[in-house]
Parts: sequence; C-alpha cells; structure tokens
Amino acid sequence: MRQGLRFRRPHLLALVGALACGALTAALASGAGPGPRLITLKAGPEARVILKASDGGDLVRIAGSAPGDVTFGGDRQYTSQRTDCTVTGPAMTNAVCSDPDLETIDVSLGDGRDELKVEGDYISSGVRIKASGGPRDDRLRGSDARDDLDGDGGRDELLGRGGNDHLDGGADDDDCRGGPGGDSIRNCEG
Ligand SMILES: [Ca+2]
Ligand SMILES: [Ca+2]
Ligand SMILES: [Ca+2]
Repeated sequence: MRQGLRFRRPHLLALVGALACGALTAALASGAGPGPRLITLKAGPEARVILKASDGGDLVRIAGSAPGDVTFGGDRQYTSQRTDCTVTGPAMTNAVCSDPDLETIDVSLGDGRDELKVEGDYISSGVRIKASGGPRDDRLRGSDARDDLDGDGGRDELLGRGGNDHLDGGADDDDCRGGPGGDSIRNCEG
C-alpha cells in the first residue's frame, strides 16, 4: 500500500507539470499578451493578395505604377508571409509586392476605426478591391474596377468609384456612394 502511494505521487507531479506546460503552450499559440499590432500579407494564391489588418485602428494605403507592382503603406508595421512581397521602410510601414497576374486585393480590416485608400494611378489599374471593415466606423475606398466593399458593423463610409461595384454597409447607418457604373448597394440607410 505504502509503495503504491510512493509511485503515485511522481505520476501526479508529472501530470500537473504536463497540464501547466500545455496551458502555457496554448497561451503562446493563441497570441496572448501585448504583442505588436501588425498588418499581415497572408500566404496565399497567385493573382490575389490577402491582407489582414490588426484589431486596432489601421490605415491601409494602396498605390503603384502598374497592376502587378503594388505598394502598401499606412501607419502600422507590415509582416509578409509571401515570397513575392517585401517589407520596406525604416519603420517597416510599407510592403512592396510584385505579382504580374494580380487581379484582386483582399483586405480584412478587423476591429478598430479603419481606413482603406486606393491612391493615384492605381485607382485605374484594373485590380479589384475586396474589403471588409469589421466592427466600428470604417472608411473604405475602392478603385475603378469591380469592387466588393463590406462595411460590417459601425457607421461606415463606402466609395465604389468606377466599375460595377457591390457595396454593403452592414449593420448601423452607413454612407455608400457607388460612383459611375451599375452598382449594387445594400444596407446603406445613412
Ligand atoms: Ca483594424
Ligand atoms: Ca469600383
Ligand atoms: Ca455598417
């Protein structure tokens, strides 16, 4: 009986240790803690760049001189999981991507008051913008291509520009402007 107890105790300690270790691993894997808020260029397919912003307020700027030669900018640090994108700038607040087959830029802005801007010549690049604002009040501006802008929660401001755009304000009062082209506009009561 005593011998049995003696054996049982190390087993119990090992079990407690394993549980604690597992909990720590799970906490690290889930990203717990005050890590930096980043904008991530996700690993993904050719012809589509997928950008995931942070849960804070993000500014994402999209510019470039050719459709497949795009520069992302803003006020937050970028990180890239793609081989055809390079993070640049002294504060790493830019990313340059080169994908000759690029057709769509897919942006999830996440929580926070976010702003997405397509700028300069890139407005007429022909590259589509597919964007969702997430919760809170966001401003989403598309290109002259056929964009798909989704405000989600919060009082959002959507601008489709040219092309046959699909605008959806989502919940709350939103301000949606389709611009030229045959647009489909939903949930924009503001
Ligand atoms: Ca955000
Ligand atoms: Ca458009
Ligand atoms: Ca909304």
